[in-house]
Amino acid sequence: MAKRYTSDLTWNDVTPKEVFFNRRAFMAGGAALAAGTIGGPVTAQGLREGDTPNTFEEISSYNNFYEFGTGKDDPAKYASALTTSPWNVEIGGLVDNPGDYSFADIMEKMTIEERVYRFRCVEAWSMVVPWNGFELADLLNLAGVQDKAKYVSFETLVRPDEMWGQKRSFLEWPYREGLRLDEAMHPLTIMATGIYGKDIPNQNGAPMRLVVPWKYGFKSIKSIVKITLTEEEPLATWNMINPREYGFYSNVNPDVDHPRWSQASERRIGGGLFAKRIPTLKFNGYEEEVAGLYEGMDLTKNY
Ligand SMILES: Nc1nc2c(c(=O)[nH]1)N[C@H]1C(S)=C(S)[C@@H](COP(=O)(O)O)O[C@H]1N2
Ligand SMILES: [Mo]
Repeated sequence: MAKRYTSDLTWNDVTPKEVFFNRRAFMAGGAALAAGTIGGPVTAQGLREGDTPNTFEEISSYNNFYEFGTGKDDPAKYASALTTSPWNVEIGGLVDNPGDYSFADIMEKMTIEERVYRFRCVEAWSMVVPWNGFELADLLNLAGVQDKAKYVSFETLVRPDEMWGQKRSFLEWPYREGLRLDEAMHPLTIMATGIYGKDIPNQNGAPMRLVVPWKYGFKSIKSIVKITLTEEEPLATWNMINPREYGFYSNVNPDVDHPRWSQASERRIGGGLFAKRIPTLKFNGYEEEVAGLYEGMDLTKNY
C-alpha cells in the first residue's frame, strides 16, 4: 500500500476550533511568528469565528463531479466504480523532465500537510475542509518548469466505463482547468490527497485533486491525469461552455455577481435549510495572501 498520509499531527490532535496549520503556509501568509510553531494550534489562514470545519460526512456526500452525474448526491453514489490505483499523471509541455509520474512515487517525494481551507462554490454554497496534500509548486519543481512557461493546464481522467457521466454530454470531456503559473506556484495552491487524514474519497477527486482556495470551486479539478506547462492561456471547461458566466480567473469576488445570481453571500453546507447566509469575502478570505497576484488588473473584466 502506498503511503498516502504522513504527518506528525492529525486532526484528532487539535480541537476543532483551534485550527491547526503548518509553518510554510503561515510564512506565506506574511506572518512572522511562525518559527517553532509547527503543529501548534493557531487560528489562521483567514479562518474566522464560525468557520467550523464541515464533517467528513458532509464533505463527502454533497459534491460536484459531473463525470458521475449532475446531482449533488450522484458522486457519492457512483464514484466507487473508479479505480484509482495504479494512477499516473503525465506531466509535459514546457518542463525539463516530462513523463509519466506514478502517484505512489509522487507521494514518496512530497511533504504531506494538513490545510484547513474555506471552499466556495460558484453556486453560492460553501464548506470548510481540512485537506491533506502537498503544494502544487513542489510537484511542478520536480518536473522542472522552463522559463517560457506562463500557464499550467490540468485534465481529469477519461474512462467512461467507470465514469458513467462521460457517456453523456453533461460537459465536454475531459474536464479541464488552468491556472496562471504564479497562481499555480502560490503556496496556498495544493494538490489534495486526503481529508481529515484519510485518503481522499473518490467523490472528492481521488487520488489527487487541485485546491485553489481563493477561486470558485470549479477551478479545483479532480482526479488529475495530465498537467501541461504552456505559453498560452489553456482551455478551462466552464469558460469554454459559457465564457460570459465563467471567466478564466474565477476568483471569489462578492462585488462581481454571476450574471444570473448574486455572489455577495453564501450558504454554509450543514447549517440547515434555514441557516443564515454569511457574507462572502473577497478572494474567499485569502485577500492578504493573494491580492498581489492581480495588482493592476481590472477584476470586473478579468472575472
Ligand atoms: N473533474 C471534475 N472536477 C471538478 C468538477 C467536475 O464536475 N469534474 N466539479 C467542480 C466543482 S463545480 C466544484 S464546486 C468542486 C466540488 O468539489 P467537492 O465535491 O470536493 O466539494 O469540484 C470541481 N472539480
Ligand atoms: Mo462549483
